[in-house]
Amino acid sequence: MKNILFLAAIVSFAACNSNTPSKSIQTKPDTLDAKPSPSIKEIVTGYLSMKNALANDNGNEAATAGNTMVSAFQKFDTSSLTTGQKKTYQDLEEDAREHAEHIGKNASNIPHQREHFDMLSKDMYELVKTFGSGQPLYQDYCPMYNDGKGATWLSEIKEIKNPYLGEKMPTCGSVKEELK
Ligand SMILES: [Cu+2]
Repeated sequence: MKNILFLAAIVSFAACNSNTPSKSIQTKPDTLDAKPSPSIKEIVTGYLSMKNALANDNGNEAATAGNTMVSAFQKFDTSSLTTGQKKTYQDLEEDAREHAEHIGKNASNIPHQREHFDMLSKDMYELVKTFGSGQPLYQDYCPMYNDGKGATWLSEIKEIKNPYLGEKMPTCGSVKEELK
């Protein structure tokens, strides 16, 4: 009997202990405000670091970012999404994850990483349009990539830093759209 009481005391202490800090940190009550979920932010963060790595001709860092994105996609929580959002996500997720995977596996082949980045960027545009990203982003356009077929990418800065042409032509391109 003594043992059981002791155990109960420990359990209630532990429960109390783990509840207190989160309550004191939380400043606002939960609302139904359509804030972007933490998991979409993780995907966007991975994408942006991939974009910056490619702009610096750094295939290794781009590959690391690709792997980060793959796990962010796997962790993405769809439980709080509306039916429409869920559908958009399901339509895009497999395709986008595959591109991220290929970029992750091709650290020594930047041209191939860029081919996948071109397609991944289109998926990311749709994702950000649907879910927001919690930060202002720009959709940029490079008219020269892919033998003049052109390609787009998303950026967190207004200044052009081209992830397709890298150090060769870092400022080629222009802002096409501001995403809020
Ligand atoms: Cu590939």
